[in-house]
Amino acid sequence: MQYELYYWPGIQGRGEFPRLVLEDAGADYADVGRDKDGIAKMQAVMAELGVPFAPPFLRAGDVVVGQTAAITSFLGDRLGLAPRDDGGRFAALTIALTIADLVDEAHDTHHPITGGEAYETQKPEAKLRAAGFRDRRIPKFLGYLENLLAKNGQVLAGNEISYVDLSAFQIIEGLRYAFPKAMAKQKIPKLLALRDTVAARPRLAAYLASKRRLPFNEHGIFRHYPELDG
Ligand SMILES: N[C@@H](CCC(=O)N[C@@H](CS)C(=O)NCC(=O)O)C(=O)O
Repeated sequence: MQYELYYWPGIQGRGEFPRLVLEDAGADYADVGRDKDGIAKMQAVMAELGVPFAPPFLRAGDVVVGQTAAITSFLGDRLGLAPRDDGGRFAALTIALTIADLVDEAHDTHHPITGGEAYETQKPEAKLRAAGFRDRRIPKFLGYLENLLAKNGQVLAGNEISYVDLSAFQIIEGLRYAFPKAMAKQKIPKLLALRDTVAARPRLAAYLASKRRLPFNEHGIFRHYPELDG
């Protein structure tokens, strides 16, 4: 089956989480938003289906899935990148939704008042929001993942690499880009080892070295504004 991933072109954003699952599994997929006239195609499909509230969303035949964590969970189940028993599946989903919360908070460091106005219109508030994120929330979220690894072994859920491990890789990459100084202070050896394991997976390593992997930039979720990094 060919999967259709719909997301904004030009940024990794939330679309990167399902993209990593598709790439790691070697799935056949179309990255529709990056086609010529991709945004128009995406908006037409959204209007036609009515289901997804916002990109990213995925079409798999008759199935339409929105919300990043739901998409990665669905793909993980389909593509052999999720635990198979209910305990493991829901442990993975719990972690995926927690990572989605972290992604929202990372976004809100540069858009603390509204996503509808540019960062430049909300810089004082962004500075305050980023301080709390750096000092309290990054350590809390990453400490949670580090503790899970201490309890579960080398992967976050189940016994093998799953979609949540790929998502953990992505948040480490994003946070390192956005907050290099704050990230240098984190004591998360197990999580960094997991990051390296994920990055070395052959299909992902090939993807990460390819042009399909866009660089981080100041339009996406993880943005590097030095003034927000303390
Ligand atoms: N909770 C949703 C959030 C989706 C979302 O905020 N998507 C952004 C791009 S990363 C968007 O296009 N938002 C448009 C809007 O909210 O109107 C998810 O995790 O997928």
